[in-house]
Amino acid sequence: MQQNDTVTQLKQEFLDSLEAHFAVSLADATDLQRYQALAAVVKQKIATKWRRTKEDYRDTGAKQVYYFSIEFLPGRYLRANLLNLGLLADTEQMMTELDVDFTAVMEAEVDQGLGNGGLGRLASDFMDAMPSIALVGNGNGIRYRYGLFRQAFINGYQVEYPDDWLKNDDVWEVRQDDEAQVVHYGGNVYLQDTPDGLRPVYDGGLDVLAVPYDTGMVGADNDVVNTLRLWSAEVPEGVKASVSERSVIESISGELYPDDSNEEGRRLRLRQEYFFSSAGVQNIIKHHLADGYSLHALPFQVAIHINDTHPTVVIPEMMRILLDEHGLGWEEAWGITTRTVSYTNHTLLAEALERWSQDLFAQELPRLFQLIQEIDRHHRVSVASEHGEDFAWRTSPLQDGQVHMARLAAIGSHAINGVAPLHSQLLQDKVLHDFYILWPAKFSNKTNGITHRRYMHAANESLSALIDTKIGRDWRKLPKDITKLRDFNMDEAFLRELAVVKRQNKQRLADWVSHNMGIDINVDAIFDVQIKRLHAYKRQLLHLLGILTDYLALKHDANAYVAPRVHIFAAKAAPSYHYAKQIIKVINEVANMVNNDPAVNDKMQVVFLPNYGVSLAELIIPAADVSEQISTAGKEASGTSNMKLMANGALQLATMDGANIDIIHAAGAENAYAFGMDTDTVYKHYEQHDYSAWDIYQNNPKLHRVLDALIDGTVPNVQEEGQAVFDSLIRDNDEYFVLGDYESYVDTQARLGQDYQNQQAWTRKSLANIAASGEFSADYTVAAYADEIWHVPHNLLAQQE
Ligand code: 26W
Repeated sequence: MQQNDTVTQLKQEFLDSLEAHFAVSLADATDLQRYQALAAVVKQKIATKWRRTKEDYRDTGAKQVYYFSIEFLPGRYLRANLLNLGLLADTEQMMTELDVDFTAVMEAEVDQGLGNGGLGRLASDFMDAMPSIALVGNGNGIRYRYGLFRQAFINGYQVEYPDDWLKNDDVWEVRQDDEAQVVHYGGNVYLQDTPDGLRPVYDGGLDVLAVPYDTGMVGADNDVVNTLRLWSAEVPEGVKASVSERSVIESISGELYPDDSNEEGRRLRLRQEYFFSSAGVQNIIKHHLADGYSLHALPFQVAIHINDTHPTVVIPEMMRILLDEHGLGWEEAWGITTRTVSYTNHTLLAEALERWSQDLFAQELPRLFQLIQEIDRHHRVSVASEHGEDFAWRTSPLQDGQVHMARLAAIGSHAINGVAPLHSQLLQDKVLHDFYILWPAKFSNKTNGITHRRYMHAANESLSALIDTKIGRDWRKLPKDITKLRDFNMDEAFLRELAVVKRQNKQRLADWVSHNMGIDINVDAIFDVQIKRLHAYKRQLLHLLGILTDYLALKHDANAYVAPRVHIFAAKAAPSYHYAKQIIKVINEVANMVNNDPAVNDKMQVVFLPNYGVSLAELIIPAADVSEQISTAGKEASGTSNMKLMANGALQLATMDGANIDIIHAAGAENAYAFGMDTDTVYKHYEQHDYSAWDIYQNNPKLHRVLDALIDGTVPNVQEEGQAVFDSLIRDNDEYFVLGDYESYVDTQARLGQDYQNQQAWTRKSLANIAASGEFSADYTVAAYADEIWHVPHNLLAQQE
C-alpha cells in the first residue's frame, strides 16, 4: 500500500474509532479520547498478529520462555507500538494533516510504572526484544493496582502520591477469566499416608484467585506478538468474604513494593512473590499437560527464568506440584525443576540479597517450607561428604532462622548469571563463590542491553533519521551496524548536523523545564545528567559535592574558570529510605541557592526534575551531553541508563563499575571520562579498614570548605539534612568512599569542561559513543540468553522491511 493510502486509511479508522467509542467529532474530542480512540485502532492491528502468534506457538509446539519478574516498567505503549508496527511516521503525518498535537495525544496515555528501576525496565526492554527477534517468550508478573508512587517536591522534600494508573482503564490489556488460578496461603498442613505415598492435607488458610490480564508485546517490523501476563488478586467466586477479608486478598496485588534499597521484607511482599510465581507455574503446567506433553518433557518445552530472587519460590512450588499433585518421586521432580529454571542476579549489595524469617515463611507458605527443608537436607547431604560440614552449612538455604533466597535460587536452577562482566566476576569470586566451587558450569555473564527502538528511534527521531542519511536503515535491525557511523567522524558537516540535533533536543527539554518548573535553563551549557534511583551507593552526593565546589569557586575566586553547566537530576527515593530523602532535600536547596544567585547562574544551574520514570527518561536522555555513572566501584551490577545515554550521544563521566567499563571500552577511553578508585582498591579498603574520611577531610582544604558549607548555613534550610549528610561522611566514615573519589571527580569534571569548549572535538567523541552503542542492544542480550541458557531459537533478522 502506498504511504498516502495508509495515512488515508488510518485517518478513517481513527475518526471512526472516536465516534464509535465516544460519539464525538475530532474537534470536540479531548486528548484522552483521541489517545484512547487511536490506541483502540492500534490494538486491533495488534490483535490479529497476536492471535496468529498464539495459534502458531500452539500448533508448532515451540518451546516457550517465561520471564518471571516482580517488576515490569513499560512506560507508555502507544508510540513504541506504532514504531514496531511500522506506523509511526504515517501516524505523525496523519496527525499533521488533521492539525492535531500528536505529542499531547501520546502524553494522555498514563505511564505504566509497575517497577522500581533498572530491574523492571530491563524486563520491559526484554519484552520488546523477544518478539523483535522472533523469540517465543512471555512475561509473567503482577498487575499492581497502584504502581510506583508519583513523586512531588514540597519545600524541597519528596512527597509520595499514589499512582492510580488504572483510573482511565488500560486500553492494551485483556482480562482472561478462563485462565484464572487459585493460590493458597497459610493454614496447617499434615502429611498423610495414602496408597500413593505421603500426601499433604490442608487445614484452613486462605484461597486467592489470580486473574490474568494479558498485553500483546509487539515485535518490530514482523508478525510476532508475544504475551505479557500480569496477575490480579481477587476473592474466588462463591467465597463469602467480609469487607476486611476482601481487602486482605486484594492487597496482594494492591501496590508495588516501592523499595529497591536495603529495607526489611514484609509479609505482604512474600505473599506477592508467591502470588505471581504460583499462578504462573500452575498455569504453565496446566497448559503443558493439556497440550499432551508428559511432565518429563517440561524442560524441553518450557524455560522459566527468574529475574532476581523475587520469584525463587517458583522452585519449591514446582516441586509441590510435581510431588503432591502428580505423584512424582523426589529425584525426578528435582531434575525436572532444576533443568527448567534459570536465575539472574541483579545486585551485589549484601543487604539487598533477599532473606526471609523462617517463622514468617512457614506461617504463610507451610507446605513450601516443608519442601525447602527437604531441599536443604538433600543439599547438605550431597555437599557435606565432599566439601565438609562447614561448607554445607554456609551454602544451605536454611540458616540462622532465615530462608536465603539467592542460595535457593542457585541450588534450584541450572544457570546463574550476572549482568555485566565485572558483576559476573564478582559473583563468582565473592558473593556466590561457594556455589561457583560447586557448579562452575552454571555460571555465566549476560551483559544487560537496552532497546534502541524506544530510546533512540522513538525518543530521538531526528538523531535516528540523521543516522539513516549516512548509513541507510539496516542498523535499525542490526544495531551493531551502527559502527559504520565511524566512517563519518571526519565529516565536518555531519558533525555540525549532529550538534544541531543535540541542541534541538536540549531545547525540547529546556521548554519542559520552563513550562513545568518555571526555570529557564541555558541550552548552550553542558547538560550534565544523573538519572536513576536515589541511593547512597549511586553517589548523587558526589555530584552534589562537585556542584558545591564550582559554586564556592565562583563565589570566592575571581579567577575561577567553570565551564557553564546545567546539572540535571531525576530520582525517586524509597519512601522508607530516610537518608536518600535527606539527600534529595539537600540537592533541592542547593538548586535553589544556585539558581537564584545572579553571581553564578550564568555559569551553573541545578534542576531536579520530579517524578522520574520512563517517560521523563525519554525526554531527558536525548538532551544529555554528560552521563554521570559514578557509583562506588563494585556496587552497581550493570546500570542501563549508561547505555541509553551513550546511544544518544552523551559522554560518560564514570567510575570503573558495572557496564561502565564495557561502554568505555567500546567507545574508546579517549571518548569517555573515567575516574576514581577501581574495585580492587575499594575491596582492599573494606578488608584492611584503612580508609579514613576524616583524614581526607582534614587534608583537603577545598573539600573541607565544601563539606562545611552543608553545616555552617552556607546552604540554607538544611540544618538537619546537611548535618545528616556530613555525619554519614565524616562520623560514619563514608561507607561509599565519596570523599575518596572526590579529588579525582573534580579534576575530571574540570578537564571535561575544558574539552566541551571545542564543539567539534566534543561532537566527534559523542559520535564515537553513538557508533559504539550497538552491542548494548537488548536484542543481542536476549539472543545470548536464548542460545546459552534457554535453548530456544530466534532470528536476529526477523525484522523485515
Ligand atoms: C528487596 C527489594 C529489592 C528490590 C529490587 C532489592 C533489590 C532489587 C533489585 C535487584 C535492584 C535492581 O533493580 N537492580 C538493578 O538491576 C539492573 C538491571 O540488571 C542493573 O542495571 C542495576 O545495576 C541494578 O542495580
